[in-house]
Formats: sequence, C-alpha cells, structure tokens
Amino acid sequence: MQSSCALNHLLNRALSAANIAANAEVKGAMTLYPQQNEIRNTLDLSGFWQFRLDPEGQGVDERWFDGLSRARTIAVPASWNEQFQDTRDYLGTAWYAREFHVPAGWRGQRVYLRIGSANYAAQVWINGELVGSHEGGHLPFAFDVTDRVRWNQPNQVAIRVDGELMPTRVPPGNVNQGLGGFMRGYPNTSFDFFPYVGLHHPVILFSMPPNRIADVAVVTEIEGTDGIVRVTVWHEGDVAAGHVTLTGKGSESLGTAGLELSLPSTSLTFAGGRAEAVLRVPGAHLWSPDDPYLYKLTVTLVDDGNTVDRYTLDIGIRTIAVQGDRLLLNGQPVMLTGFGKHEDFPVHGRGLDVPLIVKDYALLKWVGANSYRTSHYPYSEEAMQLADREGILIVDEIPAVGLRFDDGEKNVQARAAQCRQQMRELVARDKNHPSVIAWSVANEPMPAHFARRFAGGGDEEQEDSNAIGTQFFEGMFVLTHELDPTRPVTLVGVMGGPVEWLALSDIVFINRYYGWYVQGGRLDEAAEMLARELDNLHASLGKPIVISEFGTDTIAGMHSDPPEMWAEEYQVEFLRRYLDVAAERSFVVGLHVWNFADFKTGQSSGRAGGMNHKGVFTRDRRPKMGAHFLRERWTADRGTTEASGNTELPGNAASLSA
Ligand code: BDP
Repeated sequence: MQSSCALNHLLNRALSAANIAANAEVKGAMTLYPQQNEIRNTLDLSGFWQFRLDPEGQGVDERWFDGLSRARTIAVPASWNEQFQDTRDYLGTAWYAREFHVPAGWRGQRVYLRIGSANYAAQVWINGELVGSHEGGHLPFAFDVTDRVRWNQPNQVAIRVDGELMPTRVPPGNVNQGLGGFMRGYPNTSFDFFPYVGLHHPVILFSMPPNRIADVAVVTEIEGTDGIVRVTVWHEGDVAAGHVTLTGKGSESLGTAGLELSLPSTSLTFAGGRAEAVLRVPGAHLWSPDDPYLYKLTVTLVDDGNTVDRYTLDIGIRTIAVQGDRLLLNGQPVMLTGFGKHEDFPVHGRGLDVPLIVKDYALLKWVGANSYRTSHYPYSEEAMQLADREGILIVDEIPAVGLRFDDGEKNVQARAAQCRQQMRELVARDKNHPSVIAWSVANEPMPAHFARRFAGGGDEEQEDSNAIGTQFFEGMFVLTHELDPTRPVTLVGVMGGPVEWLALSDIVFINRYYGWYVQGGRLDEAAEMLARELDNLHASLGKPIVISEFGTDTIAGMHSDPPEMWAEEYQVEFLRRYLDVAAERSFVVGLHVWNFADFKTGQSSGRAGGMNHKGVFTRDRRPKMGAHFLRERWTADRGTTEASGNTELPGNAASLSA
C-alpha cells in the first residue's frame, strides 16, 4: 500500500469526534480526568498507606479487606519494589489499605473511586465489600462507590494488587520458551525494563452530579485560516440540554494574537445520551511544538436554567496526517527528533513523579527534541497534559512488548484480548490530547526463529506463527483506526521482523541496532547496512519511516579513542552515523534515539548493574557526550539556542536537518 493510500484512508473516514469515543466502550467515570470546579470535587488519596505482602495468597480467605493487620507503611503512588529491601524482586500479590472520609459537601452527588494505575491486576474493596476489579497495569479505572461509602464515619479502602508475570498477560512474563540474549535475565520478563509493580498513579476519590457529562471527544480540522472544532458530548442522567463554549485568543500570524476571541456558545441537544456541536474559530491560533497554544473548551449541562454540570478541557487545534513520504502537522512536514523513554527513577520506580516530568521536558527542549514514544506502555495522564502545554509530540503505545505467536493458542488469545482492551482504554483516555499524534499497537513483536532473523537470516520460511501474528495485527490496526480515525497507527518492528507486519503501519517504525548487537565496533559497515535496509524498505513499502530505536550502552565517564563499544565516544560516533544516513533520505521522518536516560532492567550478563545504559542522559539526568552531540545537531540553525541557553522547543521542523 502506498502512503498516499494511508492518507486517503485517514481522510475518507468521517472526521467525526463521535467516532472516537463511541467505540471506546470505556466512557464516563473511567475516561475523563477527575476535575475540581464549582460542581465536581476531587480528593487525592496519595500519601501513606498500609501495605502487606501476600505471598501465600491467604488475604481473601482471611478477609484482609476488612482491615490489614501486621501492615507496614508505604507511599502511594510509587512502585513497592524499592521502598523496602525485601520487596525488590517480589512480583506476587500485595495489599494496600487506608482510611478516608467523604466530605459532607458531596452529599447528593455520585462518589467514585479512581485508581490511576495498578500494575498488573487489582481488586478493590470499600468497607469490606468488593466494588470491582481491573486488569492491565497502566491505565485508569474507576468505580461508582456512592452506595458503599458511609457519610458520617471513616471509610476503609483495600486494594489487592497482583503483580505476577504471566505468559497470558500484556506484557508477558515467565514465558517458557527461551528468548535470545539479554531477555533471559532475572526477573523472567519478555522485555528489557524492570517489571515495577504497585499503585503507580494517584488513587482519587471524586464526585460528579447525578446528571452529568459522561465523556467529551474533540476533533479539530483546519479550513483556510479557520479552525473547526467538532465536539461530541455524552451525558448520563435526566438532563438533556446544555452548551459548549470555547475561549482563547487569536493567532500571531493573523495579527490577532492578543485578542480574546468572542466565540458564540453552541447549544447541545441530546439524543440517546449524545449531542454534537461544531465550532468555527476564525483565524485560529494553531497548536504546534513551536507554539503549543491551547483553547479552553467548556461543556455545560443545564436543567431548568440551572447549571448542573460542567467540564473544561484544554484543546489544541491541529491536524496530523501522512501524505506520500511525509508526516504533516497542520499541513506542514514535520521531522520527529527525540527518544524512546521510560517512566523510571530510583526508589519510586514507575510511580508518578511530577517534577521528573517537568525536568525531562526541559531536557528534551535543551537537546532539541520535539517528540518521544511512550515506550513501552502508556505514561501518566500528567505526562500527557504537560506535553500538550509544552508542545511535545507523543507516539502513544500500549504495553504490547515482547508479544509472540508460537507459544500456544491459549496464551496468544489471552494476550490478544488484553491488547484490544488496553487499546480501547488508551484511546478513551488520551483521545483529546493534541500532543498525541500516533498510536503504537506493539513494540517488537517476536517472529518465529527470531535469533536467526535478527542476525540477518531473512524471511526464508513463512512460519505459521507469523501468519497468526499478521492476522492479529490486521485486527489491531482495524480496531485502532475505528477507535480513532484521525491519527496514524503504527507497529514498532524488531530487526529481522516480518515486512508484512511493518506493511500494516501508516508510518513505518523500525528499531535498529547495526553497530551494537550486530556489526559491533564496525560503525562504517553498520551505516551501510542501515542505509541499504532503509532504501529497500522504502522501495517495497513506499511509506515514511521513523527509526524508532537506535543506540548503544554507554557507561558515563568511560572514554576511548578510537571509539570503543560502551565508551561515550562510541555512542557519539554511532549516533552520528545514523543521523547522517537519515539526513540523506527525506522519507525518514523521525529519529528516536534509544534511550533518553539510563534505566533499570533485570539482571543479566548484558546489563551491568541491572541497568540498560543506552541513555544519552544518566538515570539522574546528567548529559553524556551523546546528549551534547544531539543538541549540536538538533539545535543547529536555531540561532540563539546555543548562546543563550534558550529552551524553546524546535518544532515544525520542515527545515530541520536530521
Ligand atoms: C529493543 C527494545 C528495547 C530494549 C532495546 C535494547 O525495544 O525495549 O531496551 O532493544 O536492547 O529491542 O536496549
């Protein structure tokens, strides 16, 4: 399929906001980020919780949900692994509990308990009664607990978190058939990062009125200098009227930047719980990395002239499309510069760390990056919100890393169901973020005979399991396009992976390690291999290509001349080769270095200190020579950056040479 077909594919589907969320099957309390305003309330239960490991699995029988005895104190949100010395490698079941009060002022409203992320599976009790469960380690879920809470007394919440690695989970672990090299580490994951577990995002109690806005979906288009904002609102309860308003300023290019736009409010008429509105913004101030302008969209429900619910979203007016060999943001070619990242930091592991998000985005700007991929799982909602504000382009990935198709139908089917569920939940959660420009259905799914292929063995045999994979991914692409007809969808391919899997993508994403795992120490040869493969792939697929991973383990402070593997100079020379090869090929529309920062992984012979050292920053965010090199290349032509330390983010970098 040619990439122009990919564009038509995107354009031919009606750009209706309704399409996005209507299919998401996860509306309402689970979807909209809890909001505090004059009607809605939130109570963040972050802080100290009681905690107890349950290695024998006796908690349910012994009714630990009624109260945890012999508990220790733990911080939420955070992984449990590094808060104590005896829990680092504990990947079983553990219980969290704490007391809370429901504010009296919430009477008359519905009360929800929302868990931002519980890795991997969770069951939740309120006052000893089971209120629900959830599977999947990174996305939020919520329960209506109105009828379970006590208003005049303390309440008890208990959460049982099951962090076991299993072949039927996504990502899989404890898969028996051995995978190559570093993946045979400890713990036995099918992926190369530490399997941190626990309550990773805040647990929030929140209220909504009985007649409420259940979900909002926004799609934007550009017509000349006008912005078109298509809004779909779902409601629950009796009220069936309301309106939607947009506030914001005009655009610099039209000389109206300082002017508050007066945009009429548009009324909402609900039918079957749903209403649509189309707002036209004359002279719209578009969202882009250079100028991440956000409008405020407010949805109001009205009953008898009274406001009964309100929800406000920050929205960006922008378009994203694939056309021929190019990726277009607001109709202009964009070159992605950036990284694959991880949510990873000492002590709190994968737990939400707001200052670290701020720091990382400042470093992204400093190094001249405009984008990153949420390798290899969805990141926090706070990371998405700040990306909207800072103008960072995000490729949003589900935790489908280490998938394989040759370990029996039961496992394959179980993982397939999880992948579909997690994609539904991810699109439902992130659909309104202007920063999110693409969805990734998987990272490096493993073909049969992976080791032979990785070493350059090629596509000689058409293995059955690869055909199973093809069928599965065809389904994932159809599903994701249905969930969101407005963004390109990709699959991130491993070296030696089947070309028929890559062919399904709107933009081809490939991870390549010529010069590291193969052709180690031979960078000129590596560059030739890369160039040849890029040209072949482009000739056969005719689509834009992003090199979505390339990097070398690099010990900060290790030096050698001539450059040698693991030394900082080698990382620089490796990056230079890849950037040079890409610069000669206009169909390469993105370069994501692996990795932004060093990160914790399992213990193995290939991972010194249980760390992956491919960061251009150390784990505590100090730049290696590689970061300085990238900054030089990625901020060239941007004048003042070098001299002034200006942290403006490079953006619509049509002119940006890789
Ligand atoms: C790729 C994976 C990534 C690894 C990286 C590496 O996508 O998760 O960390 O290689 O080996 O295979 O460093």
